[in-house]
Amino acid sequence: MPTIGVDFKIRTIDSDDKVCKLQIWDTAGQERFKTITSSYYKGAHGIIVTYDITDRDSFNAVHTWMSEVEKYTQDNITRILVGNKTDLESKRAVSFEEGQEMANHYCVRFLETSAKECKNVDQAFQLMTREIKSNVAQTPQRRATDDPQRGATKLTGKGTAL
Ligand SMILES: Nc1nc2c(ncn2[C@@H]2O[C@H](COP(=O)(O)OP(=O)(O)OP(=O)(O)O)[C@@H](O)[C@H]2O)c(=O)[nH]1
Ligand SMILES: [Mg+2]
Repeated sequence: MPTIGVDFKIRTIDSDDKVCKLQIWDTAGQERFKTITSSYYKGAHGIIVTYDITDRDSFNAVHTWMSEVEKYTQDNITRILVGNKTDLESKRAVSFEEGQEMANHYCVRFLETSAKECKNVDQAFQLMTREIKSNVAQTPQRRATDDPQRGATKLTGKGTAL
């Protein structure tokens, strides 16, 4: 079901023996929600940009999403790139290598997931958490406690059910 505006979830995960509480804002990919969703990027500590590996248009749209993120967030916000729907291997339209190249282009970490089969989904959030922690450690002025009202992690892009 398409996301209407923004969904919100809280999840606690263990990361390097520390308990981390994630506030996850799942933003809608549809153009008509853009004004609402972009306002949620500000204040985020991390953003997961997701495309659908069976849909090349969604992969091409990664450039647009990365520009959106750059437009609305601070310079060194943590981002990761995720290619979703690996359970549909026979319909794959974007290779793992292309995904990795795209991630390299934006200097972000990359992984592929299947939300349907729960593959690598935990790993995606673990990776995001580790990246945020190391980024926050390097940038003390952007502590996780700076903005308790706003999310630690957000999702955007098409084809995700993370
Ligand atoms: N096979 C398969 N289908 C998936 C997977 N993840 C999501 N889907 C399906 O893909 C369609 C789109 O998923 P959504 O979660 O609505 O995608 P979205 O990017 O959040 O879409 P918006 O909320 O409109 O931005 C739905 O029919 C989901 O059931 C997956 O890993 N594998
Ligand atoms: Mg959605």
